[in-house]
Amino acid sequence: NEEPQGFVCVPEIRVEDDRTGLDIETLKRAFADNLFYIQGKLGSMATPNDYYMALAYTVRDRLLQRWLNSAQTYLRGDVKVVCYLSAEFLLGPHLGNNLINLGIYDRIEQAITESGLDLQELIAQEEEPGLGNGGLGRLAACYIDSLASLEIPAIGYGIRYEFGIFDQEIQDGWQVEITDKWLRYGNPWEIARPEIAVEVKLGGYVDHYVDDAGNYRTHWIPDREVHGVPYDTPILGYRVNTANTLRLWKAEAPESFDFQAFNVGDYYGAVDAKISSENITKVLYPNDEQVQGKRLRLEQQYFFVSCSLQDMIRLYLLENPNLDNFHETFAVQLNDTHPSIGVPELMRLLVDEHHMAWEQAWQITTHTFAYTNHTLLPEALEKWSVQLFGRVLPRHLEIIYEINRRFLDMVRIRYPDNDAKLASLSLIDELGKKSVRMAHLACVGSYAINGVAQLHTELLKKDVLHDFYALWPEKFSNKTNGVTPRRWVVQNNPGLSKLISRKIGDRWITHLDELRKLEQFADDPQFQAQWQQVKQNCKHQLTKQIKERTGVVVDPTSMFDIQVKRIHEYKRQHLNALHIITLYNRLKENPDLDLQPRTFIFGGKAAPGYFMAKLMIKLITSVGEVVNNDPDVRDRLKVVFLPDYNVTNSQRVYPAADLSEQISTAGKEASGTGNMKFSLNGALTIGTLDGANVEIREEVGAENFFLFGLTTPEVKEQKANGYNSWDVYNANPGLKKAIDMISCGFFSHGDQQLFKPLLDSLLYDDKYMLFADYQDYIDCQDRVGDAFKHKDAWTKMSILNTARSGKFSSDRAIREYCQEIWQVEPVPIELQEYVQANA
Ligand code: GL4
Repeated sequence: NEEPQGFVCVPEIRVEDDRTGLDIETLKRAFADNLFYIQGKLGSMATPNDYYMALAYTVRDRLLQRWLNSAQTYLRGDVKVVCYLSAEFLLGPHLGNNLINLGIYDRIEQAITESGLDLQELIAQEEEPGLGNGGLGRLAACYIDSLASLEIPAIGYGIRYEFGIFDQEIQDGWQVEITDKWLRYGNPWEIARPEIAVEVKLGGYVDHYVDDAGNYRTHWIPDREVHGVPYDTPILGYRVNTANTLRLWKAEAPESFDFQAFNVGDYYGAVDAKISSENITKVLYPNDEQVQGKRLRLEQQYFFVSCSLQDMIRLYLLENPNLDNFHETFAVQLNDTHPSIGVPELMRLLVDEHHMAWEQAWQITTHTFAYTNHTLLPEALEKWSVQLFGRVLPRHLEIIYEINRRFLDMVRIRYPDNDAKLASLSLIDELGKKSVRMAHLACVGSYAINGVAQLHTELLKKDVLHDFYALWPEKFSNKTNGVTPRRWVVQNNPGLSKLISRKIGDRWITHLDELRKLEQFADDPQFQAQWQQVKQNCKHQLTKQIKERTGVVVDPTSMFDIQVKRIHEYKRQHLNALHIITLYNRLKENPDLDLQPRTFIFGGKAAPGYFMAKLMIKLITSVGEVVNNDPDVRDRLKVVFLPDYNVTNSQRVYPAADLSEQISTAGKEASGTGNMKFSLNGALTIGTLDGANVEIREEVGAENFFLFGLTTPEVKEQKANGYNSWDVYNANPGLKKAIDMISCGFFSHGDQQLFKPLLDSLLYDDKYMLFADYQDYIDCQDRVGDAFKHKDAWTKMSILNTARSGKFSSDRAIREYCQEIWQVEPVPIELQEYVQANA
């Protein structure tokens, strides 16, 4: 029998069946119990959110034994733990995912149905924790899923933003930002741990003195102290006992502050200090690939990194007499440079607070950290002005200077009399306003450096980090990104998952390479028909959602051509828009044209301060308004902008795609991960040779991928040869017509000024080579249109895309990190007196 009986948690405390039992009656009772005792509601007064909360607690209870056992196991001295430091975790809703990973989805569905409710409706109540901007934050979420599923001891460390990424509304075709009050109704998945809060200092000055024993000592006298309170969320692996911890820090005012002010009678002063402390974790900076250089952002970074390192040291000292072998217990991954302040912070903790010699501390530090770079865009490379840095972190600036002094001494030996080399490698940029280069700090302080796709890693070695590569080639490696098949296939595309499992069993869910077994059915007409049916169902569901959320009625038999991602000039959503205008013009010129009906679907947020990106949204919605309302083309072209693209809203998108738009300028997209989600769900890609597109094409086969555009070297070459977008414009009638229509106000009710900034940037600069790739893109799209007419051939390509996308599992990526960077092994968690749930 699969029902766990009451079991012993701590020797004296028995946890009753209602919190662990998995039979339908127990689940129903637990659900009703939570509604009454936790939400304080009777069925007659309960809101859908009350029901959701009651269910969430019912599920959380069933995670706790695994979670506590995992945490306890990791305290063992012989276990090495991965600490993933990330300023962003774009988790998406927990409930559905936990049901799947626990293996109790069907049972809960039955229990909820028998309670007279609808599980889907309850699941839809969850406010997703949108604690990230886009790919970088979502990658962190996929990686902690894989770490747990692979039974790797790991802690995710980050920030508990009170307001995550803003909600997007579209008003009059423009993006409007709404504050994300995700904590409004409480968060049932987290547990606060105020008893292990830590103190973080900020500002002030540094005292150097010699102590009684004659040692040089440093004393940092801050002008502010902030309390860091951890909030823990369990991250359960798929059908394993491992439940790792995501520990997110919230900033609070330390009590001492209130006290002081209270004593001098300055009540309002005390409240001010409280507000200013709590500001640190108030809001996520909503920029992707663009740094702002704001003081508060530096404070956020330092705050969560200091909290996390102090927490690791605390844990370590529970089992060890000193910190000499710290690096053998913790592998700390820096998710981009955002946490790279960890390098001087660990030095400070070891040297200043634990009185370790510099050399030994440096040895430990540089054997602890590893650094992942996620972008080549210059505007995304973090630099902090020395002045600001010194004001916020005076001691860290001193430490960075000392790290730099020693580092440059080494460089001088390697490159004698080479001032240019010194200047280009230095942690300090001396040009203009002096600044600290965080990527250089991360490189010097880490034993491993990686890029996130083959092409990206090569470009790092060749360009952005070339001098570091020359110095330490052995530190560099590639770790191509991956996505978790649990959320991105099993959870979001149950129809496809069941079809696949019926054919090849369900081992693919944890061994995604097994999807290859589908190749043998790619030509099988019966399987093709089933495959088409699944896709069609998904398209129907998305059609319904589009109607509900935008009012636009689309044809589910048309080709779903989808581009969802942050809005950015380098991602070239406007190139997609030019294609739509081109098709529109063709149809206007020739109403009888045999054109494959298409629905163009866009989704994505623009950084609130990124004017050009917001204008791109307005362009897309404006083109949509004209196209969707023109009776001449209405049934063959539709344009939809799905508002508020986030993890929840993406759920119906990937499964419904026929065509995935991955059209960034070659050399700009580090990897992309949406490209992987689409391909896994059987969409074909139209894409450039950029980021992981290169590897997707390699895997699925060139014949199953629509390639266009300049290569990275060709982009460089054209620019060197004086590329002028005017020439392309003048020589290409289709392009010229499309641009002229935008320019003359065709899509803006005659307003010729509206899109002028966007057009000027294309005509006078075209930094991202839109015009250079235009014709090739259009021609490629024509091939796509033709291919879509041949249903069976298209379906075969679709099947092969899924079958050959196994490489893009985050399990594969995490295995590589474990073996090649972290040197960690799985540690299976044993649960005593616990019968496993295996639905
Ligand atoms: C990004 C890259 O732009 C994206 O290509 C990559 O897939 C992702 C995860 O590695 O990281 N870098 C930044 S910054 N934001 C991203 O999404």
